[in-house]
Amino acid sequence: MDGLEELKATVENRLSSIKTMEDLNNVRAYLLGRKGLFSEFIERIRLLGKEEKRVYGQQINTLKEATENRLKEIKAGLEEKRRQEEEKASRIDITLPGKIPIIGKKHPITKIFSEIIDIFASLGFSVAEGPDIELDYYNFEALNIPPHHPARDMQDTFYIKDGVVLRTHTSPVQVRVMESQLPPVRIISPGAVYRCDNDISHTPMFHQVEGLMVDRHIRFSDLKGILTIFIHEMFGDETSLRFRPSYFPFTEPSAEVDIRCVICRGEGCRVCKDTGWLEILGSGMVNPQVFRNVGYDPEEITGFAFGMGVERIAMLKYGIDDIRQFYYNDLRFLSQF
Ligand code: 2NM
Repeated sequence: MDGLEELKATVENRLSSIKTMEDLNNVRAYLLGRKGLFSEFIERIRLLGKEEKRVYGQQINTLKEATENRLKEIKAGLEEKRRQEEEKASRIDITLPGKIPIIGKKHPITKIFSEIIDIFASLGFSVAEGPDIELDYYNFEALNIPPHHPARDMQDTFYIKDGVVLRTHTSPVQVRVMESQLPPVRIISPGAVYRCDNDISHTPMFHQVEGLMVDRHIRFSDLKGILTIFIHEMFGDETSLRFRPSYFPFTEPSAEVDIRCVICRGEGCRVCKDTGWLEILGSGMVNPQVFRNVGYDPEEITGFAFGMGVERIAMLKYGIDDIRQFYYNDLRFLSQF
């Protein structure tokens, strides 16, 4: 029978060409399929004589079995190769550097708030809070701000409705505390306040910390002592300060507190408008009328109060010249503090 050697060569050639599972299936179909090469040869054997049939039949069957075994081996090899590639692709390289997480930062105003609160906490003050939407009575009337006082002007106050405003300072918190408890009172009231103003030095919402200390025998020297300690803690022990007479409807006498300019150290500059001094807070002895309004006897009780703008303190501490920077929410600005 012709062609057996040729068949052997073809099988060898096809088997060695297999690179993928797809090749393998194609070669298997080509050689061993129902209409494949082996079927074709076996068909032809039927036409041979008995003896030849036996000899060739045996040889073809041996070759066919060997081919099947080779295909099994090749298949196992391809499967192992694929398994190794998959394992390699899914392996984790524990020597790669980790990803550094982006960690949030406190807003500069929050940081200054905490610093101020910590200083007063160390002096025995506790924190009091109240509503942002406030009655006209607590925001103005009880604080001895009469109906036609300039501070009530429509330009300054956000009116919610008749008799209801957005608080323009946190003093109403202190009125509420005095109304609800007897002296001694030693509180600070940090929080947001609102004024109808918007330019390089004003935002319609900003923050204040006000303080109040009330008892028998509280004197102006107590005010000076507490505020001096505060300023030395906040701006450094070497910071000079001065008390300058002023006027507020809710305190009498009143004083504004200046510190030596932190920018020019008193030489005179743009920030201190060539005065060498920076206004830091307002203060005074609580007006007897305010005590009467909350039911305290001004013959028995005295006290001092003060208030400061948190943004202003942050601007001076960090050298920021535009208050609006605090509220653009630009992370390039906020992440510097
Ligand atoms: C300031 C300046 C001076 C103040 C007064 C009171 C209260 F409620 F006791 F009358 N609270 N805060 C006060 C006094 C606030 O801010 C510039």
